[in-house]
Amino acid sequence: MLLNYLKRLSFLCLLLTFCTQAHAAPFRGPNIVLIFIDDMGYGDIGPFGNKVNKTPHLDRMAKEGLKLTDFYVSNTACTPSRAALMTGTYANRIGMDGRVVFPGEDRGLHPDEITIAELLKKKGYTTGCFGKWHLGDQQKFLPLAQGFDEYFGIPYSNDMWPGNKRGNPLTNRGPYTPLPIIRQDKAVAYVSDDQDQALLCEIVTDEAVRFIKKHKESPFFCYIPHAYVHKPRYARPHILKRAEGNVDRSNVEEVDDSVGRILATLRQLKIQDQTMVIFTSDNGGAGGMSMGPLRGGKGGPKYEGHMRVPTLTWWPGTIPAAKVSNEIATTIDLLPSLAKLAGADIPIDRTIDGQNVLGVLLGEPGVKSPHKALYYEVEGIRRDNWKLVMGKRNKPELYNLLKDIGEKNDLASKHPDIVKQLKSMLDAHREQIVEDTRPAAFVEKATPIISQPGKLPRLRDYVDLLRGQKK
Ligand SMILES: [Ca+2]
Repeated sequence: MLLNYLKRLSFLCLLLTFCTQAHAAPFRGPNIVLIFIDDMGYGDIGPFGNKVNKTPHLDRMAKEGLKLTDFYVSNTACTPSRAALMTGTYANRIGMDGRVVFPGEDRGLHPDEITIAELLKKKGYTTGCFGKWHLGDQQKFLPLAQGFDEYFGIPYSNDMWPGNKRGNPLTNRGPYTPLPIIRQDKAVAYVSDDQDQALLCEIVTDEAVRFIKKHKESPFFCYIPHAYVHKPRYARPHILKRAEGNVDRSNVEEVDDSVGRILATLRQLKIQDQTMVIFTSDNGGAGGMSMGPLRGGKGGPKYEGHMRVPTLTWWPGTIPAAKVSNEIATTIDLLPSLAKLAGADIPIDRTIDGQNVLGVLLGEPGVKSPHKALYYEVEGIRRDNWKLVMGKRNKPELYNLLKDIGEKNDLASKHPDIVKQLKSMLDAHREQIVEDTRPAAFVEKATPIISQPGKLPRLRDYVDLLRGQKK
């Protein structure tokens, strides 16, 4: 439990004070690793019932940690989901809802927004982001401008590249510019073809592992928003072979491999009892993924499969092993919860929608979710086990999730009173957001990060170069 961790910590501080005769050591929050998968469905991994995909590392993570069965994203689609996660705020309150940000777009997450990284940095954390950012690709929107000390990855989705023949909607479907690999805020390589795409999960993991090793002595926040399992899907040949040639399965297994390496690194460094790891996804599964028993997936009405995501937390010695929690929590809760964990202040000069669910994330016995109601963007609401969702032709549908997790049996006509109550709560929620919004930011002249590969190496050549340097 957290209390045990704090007790051990205060003992160490006492020992340090005694040994050095110095002042009491400052509070040292635990390390935080946040693994955020792209487009992975509720039923894609072993702990959530998948029998086809081999996910031994996630299976072990669940055995040693906590499974959250009722954990939701606050908004769907890559950009809004990330905006909500980073700020603890509904994406439509901060101008980041609707469609995703495209390469060379003038829009991005407002630099005045306070991200998890900025909050943690104030408490002495070293912060790193490894993977797909997707909150704007202009310099003032990239991770270094939003509280991250280190960044490595792709600035937007892996389908926004010349291989996608549909073209960039921003340039009248003109061809996409080459997909850059960014280190800090500069392009260092580009994703030239399928073989490079197949390295995206591994190389991001390499960088996250390097970051963890480098900063093992100080508290760190390591945010790993993987580009996988977003389409187009690729995998390294040995993983594809192991997955019997099934590219969807191999993509999930690449992710599992990455989780295994991250957790193994923490164990090797013997910092597993000072590190909280959270694993979740940015929205419901896209085509080829599994939602398990849930209805819907990425896109479409806000059924459970669209917004409920497979989530695990792990912190040996603090989070109990093999525990399951059915309490409601959502990605906007991570900012207030992690702020609490690190002893950081939650901003009070603006509306932050998330709530502190730290007790839920840590699997504390008997702890209840603070959420009176959960909103599925502005198109659905859940109160206890009753869920109202706006279905076809904007007609409200009502489900009892306790008895009908697959949302097959619409009870709206049987319970008009509940429909009325929930609908009026949902309408009030929608109106409240309209009354209290903050804008996204825009730049005057937006340009793509690179328009030609120029002298940049292909990703696989860059990887070879890095590995050669290591030897
Ligand atoms: Ca996504």
